[in-house]
Amino acid sequence: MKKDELYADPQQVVPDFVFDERVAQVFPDMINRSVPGYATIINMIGTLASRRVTRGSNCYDLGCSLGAASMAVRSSMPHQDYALIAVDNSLPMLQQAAKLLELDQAESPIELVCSDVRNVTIERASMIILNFTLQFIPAEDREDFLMQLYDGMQDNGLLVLSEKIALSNEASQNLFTEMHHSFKKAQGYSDLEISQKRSALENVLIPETLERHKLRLQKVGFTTVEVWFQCFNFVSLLAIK
Ligand code: GEK
Repeated sequence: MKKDELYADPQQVVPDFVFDERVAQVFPDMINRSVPGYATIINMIGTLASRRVTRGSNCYDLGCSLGAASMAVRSSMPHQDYALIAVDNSLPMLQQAAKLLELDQAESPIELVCSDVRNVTIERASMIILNFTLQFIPAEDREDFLMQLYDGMQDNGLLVLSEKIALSNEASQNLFTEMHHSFKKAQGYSDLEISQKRSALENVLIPETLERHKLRLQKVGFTTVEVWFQCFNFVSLLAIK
């Protein structure tokens, strides 16, 4: 696994973050050292899938990056009577995902689709994974997009929504930001790397509060909405139709 050193050297102007070839090459290292609890969330997505992906249904991994969540689903499933569809709009990420899937010795297929997640037709979904993807969708589109997902889900279908969140209380926001940066420092990132990455993401990753996420999921129609994981400002929710 290649080490993420994309922000190690000082840059005069830090351009907006994009999921390009350079990011695809270092992505597993980047996300593991940037998102506290990422490995746990991926593992638990597998556990959730093993209980919730029903026979004859579809499971979608939207914003799949290199397919980590899809591979966790595939390796945890007790039956093969389902389709797993992994979608991302970054071709370099999907090309890297295809290479990793080839190395992952498993029988059931994962369909890789290069598309904006908002343009995918969702049908017969027993599980939809949005693992740190909604935060990159323009905020004004999020409700319609979630409604589209809800409409394509079976009754009792499960949405897993993981997000970096904002806190409405300023002291809490500062505390969690500081704790996240301490986590990244402990993972070997320098202050320069942390601050340049933060600038790169500023206009690209737009976090919302946990309250906002919960209310919107309820408004869209999900009956059960629960936080199942939180580490500082990183949260994963379950929403059941
Ligand atoms: C994981 N889920 O490892 N349409 C399709 N893909 C998109 C869109 C969009 N509109 N916007 C962003 N992406 C993964 C990690 S990373 C999270 C998800 C992160 C894709 C983007 O190309 C990238 O691959 C992914 O969403 C977000 O479990 O890097 O913080």
